[in-house]
Amino acid sequence: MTVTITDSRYPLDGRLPDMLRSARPLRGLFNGLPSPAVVEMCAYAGFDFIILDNEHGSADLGMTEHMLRAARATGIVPIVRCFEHDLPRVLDMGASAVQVPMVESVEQARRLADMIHYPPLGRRGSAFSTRAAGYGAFGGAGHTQRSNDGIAFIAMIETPEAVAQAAQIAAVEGVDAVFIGPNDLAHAMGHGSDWTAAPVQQAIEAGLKAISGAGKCPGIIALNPADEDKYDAWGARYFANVSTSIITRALAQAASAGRDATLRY
Ligand code: 3PY
Ligand code: MG
Repeated sequence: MTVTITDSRYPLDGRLPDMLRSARPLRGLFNGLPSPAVVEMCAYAGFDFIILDNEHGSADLGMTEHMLRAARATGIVPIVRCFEHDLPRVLDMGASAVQVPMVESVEQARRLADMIHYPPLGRRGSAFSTRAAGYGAFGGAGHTQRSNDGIAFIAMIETPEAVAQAAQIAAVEGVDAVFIGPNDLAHAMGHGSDWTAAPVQQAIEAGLKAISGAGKCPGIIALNPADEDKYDAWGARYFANVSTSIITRALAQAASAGRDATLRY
């Protein structure tokens, strides 16, 4: 049985590394809701990617696998934000990328990149019984190669110490994108959740420019078009909104303002 990375029967969507290398801005969202339906809705809405948030969301691993199926069926690229210990399992379930919080050093970035890539590039453990390999149907050397080519690693930097090393972390082989977490960065810099504070914005600007200068894709939260324009001017190309904030805002508007004439049921 032969498949290519673009064959829709192959569970792994391997488009992301090329998307991250392209100049095209990518728009997606963090989603902490444990729901394949929300994944489908985000795909139909037109987002490029969804970050299944297993740092702050409540999905267990079984639900995560169902959400990965929903993403594959609807064509949205699924990234899983997870801690290091979950990384081997979410990759075997078929995640297109992992986005790891709080990467603090070049050494940590190298260790994570090694966990994501099979030998000879890294040290990822191999099994073809997994969903990613079609439960053996698409296993073998082809799967190893397609995984090494098609799975992305997005490192999150969320402290001033990490942002100061943005260029070095971005330059690590196997790092495809570096995402600045503005909320944690603002907290770590003593500004609570106010990431509009001038020193935090200066750190974000320097960090995004350093990542771009290292030839990797810079990412950041952008909650509105003005954010996106500002961060775009500083080099960002991977923009994440937050599904729960969008839904909560829409519900609040509906509750206070009544009906929307354009809404379809
Ligand atoms: C942060 O802003 O700290 C993030 O992790 C983005 O969700
Ligand atoms: Mg964070």
